[in-house]
Amino acid sequence: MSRFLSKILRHQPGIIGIEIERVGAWANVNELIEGINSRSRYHIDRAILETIVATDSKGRYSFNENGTKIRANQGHSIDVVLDMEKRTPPEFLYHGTAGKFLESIMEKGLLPGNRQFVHLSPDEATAKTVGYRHSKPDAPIILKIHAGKMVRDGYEFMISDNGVWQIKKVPPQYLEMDINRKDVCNEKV
Ligand code: HQG
Repeated sequence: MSRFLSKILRHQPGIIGIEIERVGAWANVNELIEGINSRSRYHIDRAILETIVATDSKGRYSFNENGTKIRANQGHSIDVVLDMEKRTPPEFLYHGTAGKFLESIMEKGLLPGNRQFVHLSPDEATAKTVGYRHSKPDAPIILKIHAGKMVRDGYEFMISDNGVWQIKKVPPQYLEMDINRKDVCNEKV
C-alpha cells in the first residue's frame, strides 16, 4: 500500500483520477481515499492512511497542519515545487548505484533521470540499500560525493523533510569510487 501511495503522490496521481497541487505537492486526503477505493484494487480509510504516514520506515509522507492534505516529502517525477530547506551538507555524502550505470555516471556525472533531483545519502549503509534496488542480485557500487568541495565551489544542497539530501546534479569531478572499501562494495545486502 505504501508503494502504491508513492506511485500516486510522486509520479502518477492520474491513475486514481486526482491532481497534486504544484506548490507544496499536496493531494486532498478525501479525494485520495475516494480515488484509491473507487479506482484501484486497494481499500483504504483515514485510519490506515494515518498509520502509513506515522510508521513509514523512511518518513516518506506528511499531512498538512489540519490533516486535510497529504504529500510525499521527496522523490517526485511530476513537476512540483517543495519548500525544501537549503542546508550545508557534511564533507562527504554517498550515492549507491548499479555497476551498469557507472560508465555513464563517470562521464556525465549524477543526473536526476526521471526524478526532479539526484538523491544522496548521509552514510554508506543507506547508499548501499538504495543502490541495491538497481544492482540486485549484484552488489551496489557506492560513490563518495565531495559535497564540501561542491559547496566551496558554489553548489547548493537541499534536504527533504525526511532527511534525504538533494541536488540537481553532481558533475563527475566530485565523484569518487572508493575501491579500498571492498567490504562495502563487494558484499551483497
Ligand atoms: C542512476 C528511494 C546513468 C542513479 C531511495 C540511479 C532514494 C545514472 C538511477 C530514491 C546517471 C536512478 C531515489 C547517469 C544517475 N547515467 N545512470 N549519468 N546518473 N544515474 O530510483 O537515487 O524508497 O530514480 O545512480 O531511498 O536510486 O522510493 O534514483 O541508480 O532516496 O522513498 O540512475 O528512491 O527512495 O534511479 O533512488 P532512481 P535513486 P524511496
